[in-house]
Amino acid sequence: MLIEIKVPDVGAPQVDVIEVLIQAGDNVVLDQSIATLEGDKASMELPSTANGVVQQVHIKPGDKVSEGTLIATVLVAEVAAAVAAPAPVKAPDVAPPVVKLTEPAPITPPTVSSSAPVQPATSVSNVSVHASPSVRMFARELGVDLGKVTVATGRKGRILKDDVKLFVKHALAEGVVGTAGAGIPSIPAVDFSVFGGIEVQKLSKIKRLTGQNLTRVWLNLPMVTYHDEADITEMEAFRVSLNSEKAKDEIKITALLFIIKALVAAMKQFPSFNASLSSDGESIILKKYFNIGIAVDTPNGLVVPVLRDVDSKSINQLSVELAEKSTKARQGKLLPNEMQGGCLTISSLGGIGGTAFTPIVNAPEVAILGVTRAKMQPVWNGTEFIPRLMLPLDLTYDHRVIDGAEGARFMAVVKQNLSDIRRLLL
Ligand code: CAO
Repeated sequence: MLIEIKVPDVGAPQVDVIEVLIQAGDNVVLDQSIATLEGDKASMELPSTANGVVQQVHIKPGDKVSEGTLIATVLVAEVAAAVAAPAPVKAPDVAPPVVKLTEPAPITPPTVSSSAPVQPATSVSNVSVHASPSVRMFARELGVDLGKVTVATGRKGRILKDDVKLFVKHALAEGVVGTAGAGIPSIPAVDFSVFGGIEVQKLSKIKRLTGQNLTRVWLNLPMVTYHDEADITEMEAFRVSLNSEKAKDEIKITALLFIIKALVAAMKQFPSFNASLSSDGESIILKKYFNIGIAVDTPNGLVVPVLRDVDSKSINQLSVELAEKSTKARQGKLLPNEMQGGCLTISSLGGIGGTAFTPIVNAPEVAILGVTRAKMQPVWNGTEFIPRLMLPLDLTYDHRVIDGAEGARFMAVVKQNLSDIRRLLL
């Protein structure tokens, strides 16, 4: 049976069609919003008066309609089901009767369009927004604060469903979707000036981007940090003697260069550390190249230049390259491709201090090695305590890819390589 849905008495001689929420072929249920209409003072959702399948939609956005205007023709559910199911007896070859609705459908209470308060559930800004109830509901479901949707393509600056979709798309691309949408309560804003003098400084672009990336990683990766120490007494003696041979203006060899080499040698033994999880989480992509990212502290924030093909370069070559890249980083002159393609990252705070920390994986890499300051410690050799230079290491890994035992074995090899650097020749 076909039912015609018409505009009921909306309390105004004429209203505008703002949005049409159905199309031919859609299933609709009783009271489902099928269109948004707007008069001078209010906007309203027009509900379906039947369960069924939409046969034809007779209006489009921008139309002017009044009481009695035909909105849509709907094949009601019972008849639609009979048509869809194979009938034992051939259905009569006649058009279904059209039933005219005489009673206007009840209409959802009008929402004052321009001054409607933003829904408190998820809309947190106080900006007054222009959007229909269905768009508000859609935004609420996605956790979007309509006050932050700046592109409004509807009439008189009205936010449409497509505008909300576009906002979410951009926000996802930039990684700035409010955590409230992920079900995580946001940190309440505090007016600190109540307690004393304050100064507001804008975050640098690097800090903002790093912050977004770190939040994304923190929320996506189940991370474990494993702490250990490597005995670098002999390595340090060798390093000091190497540097003593160097002329004053030559680049000095730091412990970090040996750590890079020790790490790459361990990655060769443990290919899962030189890997990334595919975006669908179904496979591991193993890399056959060895590029190491080095976290560099700059006045504008943290940047990670990448040293390429570390396995085929000498410590002297790497020392020149690291000096060049870290200088460029501090001058803000690194090119984007100099910060791409890393397999694993080292974050070394050894020049500053520390005993341990928990670095955050530079995803899609699967691990990061944190390094803090080496110090002389008494180490028991079976008969006596002897002074040894111990280097604290902190390995954070993505537990989806690396098991705890594998992490510990990997670190044991890194330690061995550092304790006896002759192993790096093997
Ligand atoms: N233990 C003891 N001494 C160490 C050490 C360690 N683990 N690591 C470095 N040192 C010493 C060096 O030997 C050097 O000593 P001298 O001045 O006597 O020669 C001094 O500390 C300074 O080293 P450096 O930091 O200039 O050089 P590096 O090769 O160790 O590190 C770089 C280079 C670019 C990684 C570093 O300068 C840097 O920016 N570190 C900060 C990284 C960072 O911010 N990480 C945090 C990320 S998470 O927010």
